[in-house]
This record gives sequence, C-alpha cells and structure tokens, in this order.
Amino acid sequence: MDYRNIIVETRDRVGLIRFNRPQQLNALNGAIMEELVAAAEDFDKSDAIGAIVITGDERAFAAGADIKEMAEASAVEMLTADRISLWDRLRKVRKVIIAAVSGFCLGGGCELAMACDMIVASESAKFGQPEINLGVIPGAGGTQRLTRAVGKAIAMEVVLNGRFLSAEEAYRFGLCNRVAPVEQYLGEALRLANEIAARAPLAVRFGKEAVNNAFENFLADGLADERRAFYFLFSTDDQKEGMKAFIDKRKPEWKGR
Ligand code: DAK
Repeated sequence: MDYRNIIVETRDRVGLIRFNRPQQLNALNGAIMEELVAAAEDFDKSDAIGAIVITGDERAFAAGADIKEMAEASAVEMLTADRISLWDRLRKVRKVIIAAVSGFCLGGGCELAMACDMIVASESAKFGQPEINLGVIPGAGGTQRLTRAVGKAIAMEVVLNGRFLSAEEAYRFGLCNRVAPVEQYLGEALRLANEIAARAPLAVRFGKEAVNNAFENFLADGLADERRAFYFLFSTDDQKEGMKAFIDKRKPEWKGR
C-alpha cells in the first residue's frame, strides 16, 4: 500500500507507525484509518517484528475522527460506511500495540489509544472524549474502555462534561502505563516495545489475548481461556527453553515455536 497519511518505519524489532496529518492535528479520516490498519496488519504478519508502536507528533496524537468528513453524514450513511470494521481489524492484531501519546488525544484519538494494549504518555498529553461538545457521544468504544480503565466517576465527567485528563491524571487513574518528558516519550515507548519483542512470542501473544479477555468475557470464561492457553504453552519449545534456562541460570533463547 502507498502510504500518504502515515509514516511507517522499523526500529529494531518494533514496527513504528506515525500519523502524518499535522495541520489537522492528525484527525482520523477514512484514509488515515485504512492506512493505519493495513500497516498494523503487515507488521503483524512479519517475523522480523515483535511489537508495534503507534504515535502522532508532539502537538497531537490525534484530535479525534475528522469532523469535517462526517459533519453532513446521515445516520444511514454513518452506519453503512461501516468504518468500525477497520477498528475491529485492529482489535484482531495479535502483536502488542503501544500508543505513544503526546498533546491532544481526543475523541477517536483517545479511543484508538485505549484500543491499544498500553499507553506511554508525554507530560503534555491531554486525554478526552469531547464528543458531547458536538452533540454526540463516543462511537468507537470510548464509553466502555474509558469506564473500565478509570471507573465510572471520572468517565462520567469526561464523557458528559468534556473534561480533559492531564498525563499525570491519566497515569493516576490507570489509563496510561507511564509518563515521560516530551523529548523522551517516544523513545520510552520504543524501549518498552523492544523489551516485549524480545520475549517469548507465543507467551506474549497468549498473554495479550488473556488480558483482553478479562474485558470481554465473564470471569469464569476468562479463567478457562487463560488456563487453556497456559497448558498449551507447555507444548512449545520456548516453554522448555525458558524453564531450562532459569534452572541453568542463563538467558533463554526464544524461537517462537
Ligand atoms: N477533525 C477535523 N479537523 C480537526 C479536528 C478534528 N477532530 N481537530 C482539529 N482539527 C483541525 C482544525 O479544524 C484546524 O484546522 P484549520 O482550521 O487550521 O484548517 C486544525 O486542526 C488546528 O486546530 P485548531 O485551530 O482548533 O487548534 P487549537 O489548538 O486551537 O485547538 C483542539 C485544538 C484539539 C482543542 C481543537 O482543534 C478541537 O477541539 N478539536 C476537535 C476535538 C474533538 O471534538 N474531537 C472529537 C471528534 S468526534 C467511529 C469512529 C470514531 C469516532 C466515532 C465513531 N466509528 C467508526 C463508528 C470518533 C468521533 C470523534 O472523534
């Protein structure tokens, strides 16, 4: 695919996707979402890549879906455009995705960051779901993922009153993993991604799936899935190697088998 709205790079074993619509604060139009999902799926298929980082620029991760693109749409047009299927494809990416967030992370931008597996924020990050100011509510998971991350009280203020959360608040409320100075947040996200990329690939894959299941299943189903994945990993070379390396007091060599 010929990318016009994103920049795609590789940093060691990490696939890096940068939004590139700085004049529009990386507003997520249809084209940028198509490119993002295609690039993430390509990285997901590549053996050379162990984790993915999605980022914007210092001023904005993304200021939301492109309001100009959807302002005149009817309900039926919004429904039949089926843009949400792109988000569903992103959800199916098996490798770990880290959002490296600086500046505005609003609306669909915040929903996208929350759809990633982890968030590394810069000190200037501002998280919010300001759809209420447009006469709508979040439509790509914001009411659900935000509430699960920060709890009902804060989610109500963010969704109903357009409250922005600072990076420090987002960290305190459990929305992001860590906060770094603006000059360092991307490096920090890449470092974390490379650390995960160096781990046993199948264990990382099942670990991601199992944690995500905690948000989607009843507890009993999640526990059963987790146990099945745990038992399955005992059929892999990496489990044998990992445990043997521990006993031998050496570093394991992962094969992804
Ligand atoms: N869409 C389009 N353009 C945007 C934009 C957006 N979300 N956000 C900013 N821009 C553009 C501005 O129009 C401006 O363009 P020009 O006027 O220069 O041509 C440029 O970016 C710079 O913005 P400002 O001049 O406004 O910059 P300021 O620093 O003064 O303000 C701001 C920054 C982030 C506070 C402000 O731009 C702002 O309030 N932006 C809108 C934030 C917002 O309301 N976001 C939520 C949008 S609704 C779904 C998928 C996704 C969604 C829903 C459903 N499905 C698949 C079902 C998501 C919906 C949303 O995100």
